[in-house]
Amino acid sequence: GKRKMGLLVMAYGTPRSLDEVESYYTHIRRGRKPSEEQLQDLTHRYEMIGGISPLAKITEEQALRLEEELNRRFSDVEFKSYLGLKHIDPFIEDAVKQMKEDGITEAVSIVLAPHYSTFSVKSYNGRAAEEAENVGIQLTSIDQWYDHPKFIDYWVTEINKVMGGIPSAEKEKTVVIFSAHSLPERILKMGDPYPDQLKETADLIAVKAGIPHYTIGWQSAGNTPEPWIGPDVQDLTRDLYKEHGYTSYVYCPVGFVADHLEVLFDNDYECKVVTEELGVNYYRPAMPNAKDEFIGALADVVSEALTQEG
Ligand code: FEC
Repeated sequence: GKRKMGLLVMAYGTPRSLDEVESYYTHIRRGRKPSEEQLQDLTHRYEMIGGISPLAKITEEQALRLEEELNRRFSDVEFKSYLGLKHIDPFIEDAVKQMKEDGITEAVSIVLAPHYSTFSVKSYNGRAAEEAENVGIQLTSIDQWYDHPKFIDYWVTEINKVMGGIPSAEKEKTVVIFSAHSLPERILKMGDPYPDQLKETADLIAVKAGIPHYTIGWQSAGNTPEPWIGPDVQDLTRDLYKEHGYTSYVYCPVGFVADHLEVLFDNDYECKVVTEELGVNYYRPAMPNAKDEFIGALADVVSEALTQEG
């Protein structure tokens, strides 16, 4: 028979209905309940993007499509995907336990976020490794894939589509802003590779797409007293306008891989408000979601990890 391989696909998670917003938010806050005002604010943001986030459905589709693609590529391995979420059920630990119950003894895991950080990928992989150790599953995990050529190509293609619609006279006045989720500044003192990895993603895409003006920024920072990495994409937009007078802004949230709250609200609403205020053009290339090119990139990343394992 074929070698059986668990495919643990880890992602952030999102409430599937407004009823789940409070428990989800409490989990993100490491067990501290949000105030009534914070809860209202988050609920309102979900309402603004159409009632609830499309992320749950997209994540499931990404996992299934990746499983299909890997099974198509490997004739001697049978991959079975398991979704393991960071902040809502099925939690990462639940997924690993389920694998064990299904008789799986070896597995490979990938996080649906390209850049490594102590606060994101390290925490996903740590939780998965701990549970795998508990139940006795041999787990191969992947730390990062922010520079994978097919991932870069995904964005090059989408940016080129957007650029193709911008009149040539306008192109000189167009700037591309590559962004990822902000994190507390204290990660910098810990030597975290996250900011450098975002910069590298941006450089690779910009060179390949031939983008003359681009920069990196940070978005979706948390509302806590400590400082978060900046510049925030909204402030950055105002500064770029003031300093360079760009009249078209192309937002590329390359730290994310799906349409969800942080893109549909933080970019498509909040950044757009700023561009409208300034009287400039707003563009945002399509997110990877479960598109073939992106699933192909993830399948390469997983295949390469397994090949390296031998
Ligand atoms: O529901 C949806 O559609 C959006 C889901 C969502 C994604 C996402 C990605 C990342 N986050 C990261 C870090 C933090 C840190 C805090 C934090 C807070 C929130 C809140 C919501 C939320 N995040 Fe998130 N994030 C998503 C949703 N995130 C909701 C709470 C309210 C708010 O601040 O807006 C601060 C926690 C604290 O208070 O201590 C830190 C990182 C990513 C990208 C990597 C990944 O996907 O894992 C990093 C999607």
